[in-house]
Amino acid sequence: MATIKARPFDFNLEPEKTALIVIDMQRDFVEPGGFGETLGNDVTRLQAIIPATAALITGFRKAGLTIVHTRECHRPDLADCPPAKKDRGNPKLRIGDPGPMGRILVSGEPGADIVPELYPVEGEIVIDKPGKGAFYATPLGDMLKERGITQLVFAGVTTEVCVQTTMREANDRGYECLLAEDATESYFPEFKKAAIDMMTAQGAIVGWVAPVSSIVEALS
Ligand code: C5J
Repeated sequence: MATIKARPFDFNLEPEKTALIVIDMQRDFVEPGGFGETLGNDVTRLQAIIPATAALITGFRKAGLTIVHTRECHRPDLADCPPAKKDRGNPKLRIGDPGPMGRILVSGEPGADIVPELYPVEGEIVIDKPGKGAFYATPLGDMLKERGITQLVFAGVTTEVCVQTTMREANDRGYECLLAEDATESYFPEFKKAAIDMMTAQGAIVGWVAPVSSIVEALS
């Protein structure tokens, strides 16, 4: 057991029962020309967390622990993309439309894949998820149970959408959740802060937050 200085109070990490979940570090969200940018977002904010996220992944790899990467994407026939999601808002490009990196958020297309700097290596789990939460309509819950995982460290994008949704799903399933503060980001800095404040309030009602350096130190 290792104690991590976290907010709102120390997190007692049990590395052998811990997995890292890296949420949606996909080219469509992070790189210029992808879906995120077509929605009018500044993707440089998200690109800035790549080095810290890489350091976190390296720490988990060195410790030999479970690493899960998620990708928000849909089947090519979009059977798993409800019209309520596809037709929402007024973006220049919709899910399934051809874009600069292939069809937007469609599995197998270059834009839906993970950025090269954080690319999974053999043995790491990759979960394709049609929703914001990584437990919805995926085998993630069963895979974590099989491995005896009880604690989850989170990184990825965006803090207030897919990261927060998955942390809330995990919290309701009984996992202790720790968010790596400098390895998560939002297109909107105020939303990142608000999401972290909400999740750590009321005695870590959803989970804890700590910097990558403290998490990696606890793994070594
Ligand atoms: C969004 C995500 N923001 N990965 N997806 O649509 O947070």
